[in-house]
Amino acid sequence: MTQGLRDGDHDGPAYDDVLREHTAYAAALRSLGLAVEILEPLEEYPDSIFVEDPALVFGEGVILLNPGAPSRAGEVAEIAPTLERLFPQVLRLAEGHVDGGDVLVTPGEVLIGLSARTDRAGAEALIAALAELGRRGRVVATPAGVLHFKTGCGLIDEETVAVVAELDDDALFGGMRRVIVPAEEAAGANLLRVRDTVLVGEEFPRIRDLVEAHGVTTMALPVSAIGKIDAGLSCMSLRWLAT
Ligand code: CIR
Repeated sequence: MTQGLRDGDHDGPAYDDVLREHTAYAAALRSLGLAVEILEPLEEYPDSIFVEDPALVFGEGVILLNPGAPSRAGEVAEIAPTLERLFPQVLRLAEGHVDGGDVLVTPGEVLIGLSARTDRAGAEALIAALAELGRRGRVVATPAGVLHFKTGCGLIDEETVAVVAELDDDALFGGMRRVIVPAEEAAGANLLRVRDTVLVGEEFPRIRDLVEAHGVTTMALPVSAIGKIDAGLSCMSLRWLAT
């Protein structure tokens, strides 16, 4: 973890701080009724705690992705056996690169943000794989200056998405309602809806107030250590509804 990729030349997080955040995260998911399986650490892949990036999962099947950072490419082969054990249907990206952090699943479609990690070939290959699972994908743009599409947005209920100002665009979200995250808390836009609760970084009180004002319960979690390596709450898990 301490060697995780980051934009800028600042220090990585302390291992114990990340461990505390990861433990609190797993406890929060369990407290909301989820069954949680924690994978073994992979010492040669410092970013592998961010299991959201090498795979996309749905109750009906998995699509193994291909992270765009060369140091993360090997994570797919590491996580594949676990997903093959859990799911009868495991598809693979035919070409290109996609990080799961660039993929937002909304009730009606799957948005795929082009970014420094996700290229057009990968996005098109993902759309083809999604079609095999009966889902529709659409290519969108990740705003400049953020790592992933979901660095800047997250669902707060079935009809509403929290977005940074750069993503405040009706067409982009297919007419979904939008709650705009204040600029000074843009780093907290990667929130995570789990059932009817939205997990928000504890250093983002204005986002919590906005989500609560929308009538949605929030839970605050520590994220400052993972934030040092450009991660937020969606990145540390793969989540699905058992079918
Ligand atoms: C990386 O640069 O790949 C990691 N340090 C952070 C990945 C965060 N993952 C995500 O947003 N899904």
